[in-house]
Amino acid sequence: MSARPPILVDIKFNPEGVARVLKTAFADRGSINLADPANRGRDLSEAEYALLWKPDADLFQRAPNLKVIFSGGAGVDHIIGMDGLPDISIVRFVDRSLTTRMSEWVVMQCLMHLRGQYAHDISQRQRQWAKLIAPEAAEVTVGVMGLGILGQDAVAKLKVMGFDVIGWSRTRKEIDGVETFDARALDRFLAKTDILVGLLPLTPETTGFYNSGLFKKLRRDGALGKPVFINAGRGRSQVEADIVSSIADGTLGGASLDVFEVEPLPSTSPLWELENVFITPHDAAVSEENALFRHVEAQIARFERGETLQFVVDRAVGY
Ligand code: NDP
Ligand code: OXD
Repeated sequence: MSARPPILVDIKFNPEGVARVLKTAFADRGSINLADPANRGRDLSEAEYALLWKPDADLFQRAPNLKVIFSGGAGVDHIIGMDGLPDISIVRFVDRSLTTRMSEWVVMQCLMHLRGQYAHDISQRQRQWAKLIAPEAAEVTVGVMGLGILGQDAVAKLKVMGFDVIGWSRTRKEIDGVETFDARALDRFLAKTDILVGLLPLTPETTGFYNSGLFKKLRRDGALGKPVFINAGRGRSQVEADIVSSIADGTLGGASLDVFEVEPLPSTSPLWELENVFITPHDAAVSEENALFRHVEAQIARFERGETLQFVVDRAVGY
């Protein structure tokens, strides 16, 4: 049997973890880790599969014989607009561990706003014993935008916590016990939503989508008093100046943000200072290397057996 070409890996996160796990991953073919300086000028023309997260701009010129591209994450906006992107399948990362992590983050943020955690944080720093009476989860409607792999799991887990949950997506979904809306019914969905959870991919349609015009359409007479915005989709879907002004003028009662227009969030951003905004550094659902490499191996095995790849991006819609 002829030797199989190594897998090309260009992942711009957790370089130590990636290098460590790569030592034993892909045992049948090996890998070329572009983060390793020894591979800097290396000829990549033999590579057939590439696993990428924010790859170098010249990657596709250097590796012209790829058959499949694997995204190092669930999102593919880091690849989709690249110059020279070949017309081959792009496979997203879909995995139980990633989905579970995202739902943990979403449920945690919804509960933090439900229970007024930022107010407790302030009281704690002031050594004050200040009880708060929060509404029950059932009195609060969480509207999840994006009912894909992550959105549907978050919906299920929010329901377990007792929230009233509704969902919105480009094409309407049928989910037991959940009122769902399609893209045309946006305003009706927003008018019922107390906590808005963004789990949308970044596409031309979703760029700058979460803005003050949208925030003004959220329900204003719900149990929380003021609506809350939570986003773990992509930062360029939100207008951060509008989040800041909407919190200042009372349109929003708070926010939780894991993703930002510019990452890392610049230290000059006013968002850092806002008491009722919880910020996490794009780690709501990290791609764990072992799980990621196992997923790539499984998809390559399918491809080489002549089966269809799973989780392939639809380039016409951009996700
Ligand atoms: P999916 O592709 O499974 O789901 C995307 C959902 O968004 C679908 O329901 C889709 O509608 C909907 N959607 C897309 N465009 C529109 C639109 N213009 N209007 C209305 N609905 C739209 O993606 P995942 O659930 O796997 O992931 C979602 C995103 O989460 C990723 O793209 C990524 O950006 C982000 N992410 C963030 C992470 C983090 O750590 N912060 C980690 C992982 C992912 P339809 O069902 O009709 O196709
Ligand atoms: C992803 C991410 O898309 O981590 O998986 O943002």
